[in-house]
Amino acid sequence: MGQSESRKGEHLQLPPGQRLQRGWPVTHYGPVPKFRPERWEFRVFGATADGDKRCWTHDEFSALPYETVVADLHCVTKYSVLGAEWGGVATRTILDLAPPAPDVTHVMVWAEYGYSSNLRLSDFASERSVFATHKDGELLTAEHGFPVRLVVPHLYAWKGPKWVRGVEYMTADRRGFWEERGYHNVGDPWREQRYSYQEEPGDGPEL
Ligand SMILES: Nc1nc2c(c(=O)[nH]1)N[C@H]1C(S)=C(S)[C@@H](COP(=O)(O)O)O[C@H]1N2
Ligand SMILES: [Mo]
Repeated sequence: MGQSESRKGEHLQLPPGQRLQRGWPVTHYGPVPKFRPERWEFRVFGATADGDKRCWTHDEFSALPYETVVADLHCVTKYSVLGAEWGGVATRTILDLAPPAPDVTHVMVWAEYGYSSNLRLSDFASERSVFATHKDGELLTAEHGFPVRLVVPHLYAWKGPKWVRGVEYMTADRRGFWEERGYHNVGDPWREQRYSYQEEPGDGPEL
């Protein structure tokens, strides 16, 4: 078990500069979107292997294989929620069902209202990354991202959009919503990669 993982109820190490948060605060920019099942779709587009887009309705997405991951949530504003059990569709499943072209290096994960976050393909493809529909066995609430949020346990939580609507496969890196607004392009909490001014050559596109 790596240092960024914790079992339920166990208090393990916090990343540098983080403090333990009890309960589960709600943190996001903008309003909570209304879920409209008949209009909702989960879309994979951009540089797919066959050049085609792939779409899932809510019923189809809900029927994909369900997996769970126990992981912590580290907000860059310095609180961490430890030991949540996230359930949903592994990013690996999406990559298998909608394979990226061989030259894909990054993805942009898109959410309602244009929120986005860019990830290296390797971070997105982590065995522990999951498009969560549930937390601790219960469906996500609207303010926590229902119907789908991305959880990438080894990165700061802004890298995991709530209210996800799609994934864009990219052959070059591009900054997402917070990455354009002063946050670090990679966002590893164990290296305290909070702000873009800390970026080193190779961490991200020119600002
Ligand atoms: N769509 C969207 N997703 C988002 C955000 C946001 O502003 N919009 N904020 C992120 C940040 S900064 C954090 S800390 C987590 C908070 O998740 P929570 O409200 O479920 O605790 O959501 C992330 N996902
Ligand atoms: Mo955050």
